Amino acid sequence: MQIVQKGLVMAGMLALIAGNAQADVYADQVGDVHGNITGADILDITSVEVTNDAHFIYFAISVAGDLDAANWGKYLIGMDTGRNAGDNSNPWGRNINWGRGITDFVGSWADDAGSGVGAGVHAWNGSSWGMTDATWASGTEVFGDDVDHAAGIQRIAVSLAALGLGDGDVIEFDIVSTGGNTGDAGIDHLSRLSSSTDWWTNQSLSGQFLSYTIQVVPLPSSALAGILGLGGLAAFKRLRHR
Ligand SMILES: [Ca+2]
Ligand SMILES: [Ca+2]
Repeated sequence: MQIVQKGLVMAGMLALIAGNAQADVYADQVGDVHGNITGADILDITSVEVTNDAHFIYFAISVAGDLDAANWGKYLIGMDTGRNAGDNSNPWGRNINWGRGITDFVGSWADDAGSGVGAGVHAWNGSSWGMTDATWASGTEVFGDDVDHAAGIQRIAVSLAALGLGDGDVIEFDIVSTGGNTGDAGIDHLSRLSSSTDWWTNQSLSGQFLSYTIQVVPLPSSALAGILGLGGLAAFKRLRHR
């Protein structure tokens, strides 16, 4: 038992050394895609987990279907970082009313029947949308991971620098599933527990945006020395409650 506990403590210490924030999980309703839209389990968002480290913010979007079993499905992140007034539009031309302005947008896809994932990150500069990076471009500011596609999880990471974010900054966001065509609505919105649209081409409407606070865990040199010296649980607890 002592060995197990010590192992858990060490795992916690390693997480702190890595500077990972604790993940926030946002639940969505299962089965809230409108009944008119059939065969779209891969668009039914069930939950989203968000975390960050010193360089990236990570989104794990869980859906009710097997992403390896489908050759379509798009997953969008609309964000308001507050860096300008934003705009109630999106660079993919999807038929979405955010109900507010967004400053940053990620469009991602999981539509290659089990062998990949891709995404692009776009920023609103006050008058137009511009693409900052994509997985098919330099791929340094945004990337994806299909390792959990069979479990219905689309994983996307975006650099904090691309979003102009740092420790303590708050983003407000919505996450939306949609189809492959310009003019498609948001078929499921994380911000809504009921259906967001009754048909593919009928505009969807966001609910209240979710909120996430960037936490970059600093590691003072004295604390690092304590951990490396196996200073024990007391040092770990002090760190946890900083
Ligand atoms: Ca849902
Ligand atoms: Ca929903």
